[in-house]
Amino acid sequence: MPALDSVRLNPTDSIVILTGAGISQESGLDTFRCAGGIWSKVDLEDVATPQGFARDPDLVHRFYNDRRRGLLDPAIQPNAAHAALAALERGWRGNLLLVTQNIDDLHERAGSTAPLHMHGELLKAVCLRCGTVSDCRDDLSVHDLCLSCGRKGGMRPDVVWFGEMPHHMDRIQAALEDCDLFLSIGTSGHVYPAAGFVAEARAGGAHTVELNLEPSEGVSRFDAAIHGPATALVPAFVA
Ligand code: BJW
Repeated sequence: MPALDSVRLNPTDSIVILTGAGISQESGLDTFRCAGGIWSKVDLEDVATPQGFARDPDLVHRFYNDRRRGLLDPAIQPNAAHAALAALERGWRGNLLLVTQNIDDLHERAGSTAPLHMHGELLKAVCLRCGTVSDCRDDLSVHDLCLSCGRKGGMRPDVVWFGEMPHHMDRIQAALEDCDLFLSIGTSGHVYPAAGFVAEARAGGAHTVELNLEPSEGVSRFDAAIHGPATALVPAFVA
């Protein structure tokens, strides 16, 4: 299998890594668009849009409360793919930016120091009234008071829904323009702007590689693609 050392990188080159739900699948978390995935069980318009939240906040809170409890289940742990990326970061002399679409905290638990959560974090809440972001490990409800402004009814999970602006876009776009390698792991390539990162990285001259269970929607845009489970591919690729 082609590996990182087959990509002609200098030791101080810059790497951008994008991860999606596929990297956490073998840790026991559902993906969105695989058979039996999250979007086959709930309508994304109901639970992952600001309009859905305005219509039925209780439903949206139940959806994210269930997923938060799932993430905090002791059985859910980072896997060999998360660990391999953390080890790569520790050993890499150049810039390495890890961008994840995932709202879980498995990269952090594996030892990655500062992943950018472009779609937010399940273990954080944000107050719609004052914008304060706070840690959140318990269920949220429409009755919660914001600990900062004291107002009620504005607490929501700090995640990015369809129609909302993903986080950290300026930093991500600057890193994409400058990177030498763009590595996409475990994402179907259906959701923008993340699905467009490969084209931006290529336009800046980066070598681009997809590691995914199956060819993604955007596979033809990559210089190379390797298909299989993340826990096998990622440690082998970055070793
Ligand atoms: C494995 C595996 C294993 C399985 N090993 N692999 C341009 C064109 C068209 C539309 C748009 C566009 N620009 C914007 C839009 C609108 C919209 C959009 O993209 N719509 C499309 C669906 C058409 N985008 C937005 O609204 C975004 N905001 C936005 O664009 O703002 C304006 C803007 C413009 C320009 C620049 C900047 C901003 C916001 C998107 C928010 C997405 N939110 C969600 C839910 C929130 C968090 C949560 O509840 O968890 O984020 S949707 C959901 O999809 C979640 C994910 O992060 C995201 C991506 O999913 P992902 O990670 O790819 O998972 P899957 O399930 O799709 O794929 C998993 C893959 O893994 C599969 O391929 C498997 O094969 C593989 N796999 N097991 C390796 N073991």
